Amino acid sequence: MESAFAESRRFEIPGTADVVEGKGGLQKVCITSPGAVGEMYLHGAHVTSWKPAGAEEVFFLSSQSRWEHERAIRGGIPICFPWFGGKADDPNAPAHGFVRTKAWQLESIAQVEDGVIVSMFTESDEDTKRWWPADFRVVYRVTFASELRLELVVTNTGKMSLRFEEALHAYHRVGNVLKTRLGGLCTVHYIDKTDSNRKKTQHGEIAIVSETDRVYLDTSDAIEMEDPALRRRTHVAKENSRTTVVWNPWVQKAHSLTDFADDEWMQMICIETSNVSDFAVELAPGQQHKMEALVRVADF
Ligand code: TA6
Repeated sequence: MESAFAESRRFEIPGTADVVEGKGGLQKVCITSPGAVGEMYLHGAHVTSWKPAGAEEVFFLSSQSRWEHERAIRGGIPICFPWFGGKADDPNAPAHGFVRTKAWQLESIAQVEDGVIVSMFTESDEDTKRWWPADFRVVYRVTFASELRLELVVTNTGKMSLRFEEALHAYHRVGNVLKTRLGGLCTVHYIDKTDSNRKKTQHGEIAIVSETDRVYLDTSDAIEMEDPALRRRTHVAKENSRTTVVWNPWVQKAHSLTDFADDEWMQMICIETSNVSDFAVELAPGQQHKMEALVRVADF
């Protein structure tokens, strides 16, 4: 533990990016910059907070989240890789892959204009090969500034080609999900995971009126979210991402989750920049793929 901390502290920029002990004794990087404040855990390379200057917290974090090595943090931005949801050929494999419960390592921390870039990485090892034979390196760069930039870079470091799914499973904090509307997916086809994976088409804006678990397919468009309760507009743009997942557990699923409070479904909605399902990524040996999301918020 001590050496891992010492190792991470080498990257600190005192007062701007401090490596400290967070919840459950897990290491986190605390960001304080002119453009934003934020937090990112090495456990899962998990962003748990981003507040652009002058704005309120953008991400939802459950009051019931677990802070343990084996468990994913409930809220913020978990990273799903190298599969999304259940693993098709192995029901015992962890949901959403294994990197969200892995101890990542710091690669660099740099100060830029009004913010800070934190870069973490993880690689294939004996543990990952229990579930997935591939050789890979994943680098995740997060720019905490007046905008939040997320860059997930996957490199195939092996000799065989690999195929993977990925998602930045962002939990956006909202004032009242019943009044929140999502635009940018009109006419897009989606898989409805609450209705036997039936394929449907989005008509107009998305309103949350029941459990919602949808994979929007073949879309590179930005999402515009309007939250009248917080008087906030959130814009999520993306690159090299062909799917967008939208999720709200609603009442029953919320109740079934042990690390989520019963009424918290009202305060969050997940907008997930991703490449899943038929849009999984194929990478030849030595090749690299970068998926990017850019989040902006504005009051209205
Ligand atoms: O992204 C939506 C989803 O795949 C839902 O099906 C739901 O299970 C959610 O992720 C949360 O998954 P988790 O494994 O974190 O409980």
